[in-house]
Amino acid sequence: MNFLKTLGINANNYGASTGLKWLSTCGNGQFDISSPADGKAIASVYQCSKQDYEDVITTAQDAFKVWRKVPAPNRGDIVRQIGNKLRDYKQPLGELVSYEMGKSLQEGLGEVQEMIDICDFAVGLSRQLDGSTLHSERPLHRMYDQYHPLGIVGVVSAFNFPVAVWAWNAMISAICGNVTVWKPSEKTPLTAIACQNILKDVLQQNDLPEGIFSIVIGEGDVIGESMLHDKRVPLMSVTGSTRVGRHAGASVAARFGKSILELGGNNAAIFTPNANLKVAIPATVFGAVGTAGQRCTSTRRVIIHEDMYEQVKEVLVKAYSGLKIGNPMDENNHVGPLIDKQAVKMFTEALTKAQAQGGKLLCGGEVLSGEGYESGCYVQPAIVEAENHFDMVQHETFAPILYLMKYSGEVEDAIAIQNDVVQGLSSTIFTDHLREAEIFLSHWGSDCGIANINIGTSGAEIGGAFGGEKETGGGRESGSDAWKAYMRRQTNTINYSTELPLAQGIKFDI
Ligand code: UN1
Repeated sequence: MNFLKTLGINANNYGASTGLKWLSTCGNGQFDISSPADGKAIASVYQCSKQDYEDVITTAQDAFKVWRKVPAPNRGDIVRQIGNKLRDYKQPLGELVSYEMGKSLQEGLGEVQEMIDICDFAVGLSRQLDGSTLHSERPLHRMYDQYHPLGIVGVVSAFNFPVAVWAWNAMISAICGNVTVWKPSEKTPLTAIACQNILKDVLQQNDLPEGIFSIVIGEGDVIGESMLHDKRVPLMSVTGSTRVGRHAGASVAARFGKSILELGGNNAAIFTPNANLKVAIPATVFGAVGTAGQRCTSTRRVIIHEDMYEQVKEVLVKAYSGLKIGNPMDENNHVGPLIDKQAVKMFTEALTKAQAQGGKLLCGGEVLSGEGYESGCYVQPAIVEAENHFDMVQHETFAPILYLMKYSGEVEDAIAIQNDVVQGLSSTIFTDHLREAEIFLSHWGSDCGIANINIGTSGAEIGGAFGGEKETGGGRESGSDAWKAYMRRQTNTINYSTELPLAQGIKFDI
């Protein structure tokens, strides 16, 4: 396990850092982390205390006063250096992501690549934080709007993308002039500690103060709650389940904070009679079983035209029979483990319920045991024939369960089924027919934040804005103009005349 040493992971690690130094609380309980890949203990993390949290927040407040005055392109230069450091550490960090979280090594490396890409994106963006120039109705007046940093941005990330989601938030937020306090998932704190160690060199080499990038590792209902209710944290970016996000959104709104919510998905792929199966089948299988079905964007439902339903069903079941399930660090395997045994229990219970509601299990569903499966976290991805209104189909189960369903009639009928869930993250249609594709993308088409043609529901590029509608939370992160959510807008009107004309033609003579 050379990668642990390279990344500065010890047997016991501290749970709070202000960037350059780790705070040394060790009497507040600890998280013992083992790998879902082989069940072996990796390392422990001392939980951050309330006092650590206070220290982190006050240090971050001070750092903000310095960081916001650094010109944005110079902040971009720091992010450029972080991107370069991530390039140096791509292999070990990708390995740790794979080992701690359980996704395949290819996907672990891909996740680090997303971090590098968002750094590059943020560097360019640091020269483009633009506002509009507007025309005033008053003579010799000028109006424009500009964007200012907010202060401390709290980032709560989930286990499934333990490092990339932080980078999307932290790097964009940093070039905007904010400082970040990150609470990673309790299930994957080691990758977060590794990122903090990677950053440290850059901060040191540039003589930057403590508090620009901080980390607090603790229980959600203690540290997470503190952040949600803390007025010193004007923006909270939360990735997690709809249950978590509903509470987070309401708590932050109650103190008039801003939030970016990236919550559950119930992503569907539509197969029309004009689908090219050579594209559609692998895209759907990867979407459903990649990261063992634990992406927010994982494909959960396939809506197939009745004329080709039996054929697609047969091909998908056949493709599933060829899946290699095993150690994620072995590149020959397609599917790694679920994050923990609790997730395995959710998977088997969801399958039992789906069948009780009328679903028919077509393949998979077993929990694997024996050599190579000692962690107890490996399952055989399942395909279930179902109907959209089944309660289980309406819920997001964070596991590799794919529900197949039929539609008859036109593409609008398939879209109606697709939209008939409470979530609205990602969606796709497989068709070579222009009219079907355009209807899917039209304003009466997919109601999701992400709508694709002839690619899967997962694997979004960082250049686009990432997020979704309805119970997915409405937030947007990553590319495009998602940066605006990390800043406050100010509208400025400047009078360079010697008169005082009032807006709307109001006369006020004194
Ligand atoms: C997530 O699952 O929370 O589109 C993020 C994708 C990745 C990000 C997923 N780029 O699958």
